Amino acid sequence: MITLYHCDGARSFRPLWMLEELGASYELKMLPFPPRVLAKEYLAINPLGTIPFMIDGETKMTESSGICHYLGIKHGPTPLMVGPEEKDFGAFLNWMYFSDATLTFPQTLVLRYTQLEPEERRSPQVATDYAKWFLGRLRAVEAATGHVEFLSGGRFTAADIVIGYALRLADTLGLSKEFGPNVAAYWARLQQRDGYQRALAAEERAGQEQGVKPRVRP
Ligand SMILES: N[C@@H](CCC(=O)N[C@@H](CS)C(=O)NCC(=O)O)C(=O)O
Repeated sequence: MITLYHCDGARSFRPLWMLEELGASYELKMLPFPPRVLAKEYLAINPLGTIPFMIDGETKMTESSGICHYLGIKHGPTPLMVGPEEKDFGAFLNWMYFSDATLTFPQTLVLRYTQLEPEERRSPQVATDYAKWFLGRLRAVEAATGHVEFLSGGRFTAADIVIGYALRLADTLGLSKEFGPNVAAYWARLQQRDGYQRALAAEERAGQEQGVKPRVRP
């Protein structure tokens, strides 16, 4: 049985969505955000204090997009992965890494300096600069989704899950009004997927059952 530690709306949504698309069985453990402060006992499980944290037998992982990659291979074969024999293999891997390192990194600075820091440490300048940074990097997704429905392999894959989460986070940060037309249409398509809706429902249900309130969204 796979165990996934998750906070409402956080990056651990990537593996949660992946698990739903795979139809794998898993246990979802909800934590208040940030667990480092509000669930100190979690540090004994994951000394980083970050989420996601996934346990699968002896395997323990902390990187949201890396966990999706692992799940696709370990619990595949699945059309959610693009293999080395396919022409989009490199493009697929590029999106997998791009999702967190390039897209979500600037988003976390927006989140931190608009919501997470105490009032006196918030910084509109940092937030504006890194919102621009994020939107600049998002041009790659705008260009890629002009003529195709999904990012790689001619079908919905794990690359769409990991990039799709960055779009969800952008939405909660109030940045989706700046999406170009292709990204806006792509994001609308992703949200219609049953797997996405099931992941949202699983997140809400687990929060209610475990008494962990959803985060206030702006
Ligand atoms: N690169 C990691 C980052 C993990 C991470 O920093 N997660 C954030 C939430 S989205 C977190 O746990 N923050 C709480 C903290 O830093 O204490 C990933 O892709 O999963």
